[in-house]
Amino acid sequence: MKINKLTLHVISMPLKKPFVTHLQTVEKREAIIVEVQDTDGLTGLGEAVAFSTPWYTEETVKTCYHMIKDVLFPLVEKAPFSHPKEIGQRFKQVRGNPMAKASLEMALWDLYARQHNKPLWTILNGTRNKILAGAVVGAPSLNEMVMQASDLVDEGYERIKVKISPGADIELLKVIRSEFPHLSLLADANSAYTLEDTKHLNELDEFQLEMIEQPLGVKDLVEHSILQKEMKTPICLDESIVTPEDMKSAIYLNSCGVVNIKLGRVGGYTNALEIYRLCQENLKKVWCGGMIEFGVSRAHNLALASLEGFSIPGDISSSSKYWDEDIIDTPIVVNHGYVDRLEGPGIGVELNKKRMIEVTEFKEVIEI
Ligand code: OSB
Ligand code: MG
Repeated sequence: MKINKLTLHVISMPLKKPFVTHLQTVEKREAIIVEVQDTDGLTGLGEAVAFSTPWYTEETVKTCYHMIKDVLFPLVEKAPFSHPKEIGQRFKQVRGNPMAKASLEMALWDLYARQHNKPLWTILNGTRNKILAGAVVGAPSLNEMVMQASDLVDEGYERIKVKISPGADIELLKVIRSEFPHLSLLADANSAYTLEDTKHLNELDEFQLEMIEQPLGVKDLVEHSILQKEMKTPICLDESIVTPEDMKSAIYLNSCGVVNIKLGRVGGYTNALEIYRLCQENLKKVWCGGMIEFGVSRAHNLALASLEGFSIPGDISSSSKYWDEDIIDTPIVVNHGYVDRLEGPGIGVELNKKRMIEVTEFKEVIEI
């Protein structure tokens, strides 16, 4: 593969309604759509999923832009390669910055699949023809949380995740459970608790949650291990797992029963596949996380979640959950908890040029 053109599209779109977590309320989403082109004129697409401010991880849209343009792309174009995995390896010489790395690596995997005229899921050895999907609720009040959860169930979602934090947990779960006694339900705390809350967290065991996601701090692998011994509800790690080495530590310590794998958070497919393999070998369940993302990243998530081990529905919602109009030509649609896998070459979607013009804030083309 020889890459001779990179296009960075910085886009911005308002969410249909604000997405609320205890850390941040997201009302408008910025992202970078990364487009690479090879010497035959074929293109591949990726998406940098960092937010405008560093509330979820350290990266931002601006740090990603700098890293992609000034550090990572020079590593891609300096020498030819035959498989995008080699780029995943090349990127290991750069510390951190997983979302920037992932965006460019994703684009190269898409391009690689298109060069072979195959869907990306076949390149990844995916087997699922229906991808398991669920939706997430993050709203400003208990009433609004319950209303949105109820709307999503009416829309056909069969697995719902709710954001929780101290003071916005037990009451909420009580109400949701009484309305939907059999719903597959998850709670995501985004590190809102500490080990001092162990007694309180124990009270969540009665709600038959599929799992509790990231109750404790990002670096708290030891603390999660202690908490898991005290709680019946399985712990799922999100923010704590960035590298395969983090995963090895979590396995060794038994810090979780489940892992939410996000391409962006872990730095792309090379790491995601390695973390997936470690989970398979050590009986940790996995599912595909979400980042309030646009269609390019959604299509990549579908390719990843086509792997056999993604046996739990992911945070894979329809394009219409957050967007009036997505940036891809065929929006992603969840139907009764599933999305049909995409059959076109690469990620199986193209950019909607008209929509891209409407939402682009800044665009730069780098030609070699
Ligand atoms: O913690 O999983 C998370 C959104 C942004 C950042 C972090 C998280 C989330 C979500 C929403 O939970 C997932 C989605 O619907 O895209
Ligand atoms: Mg999470």
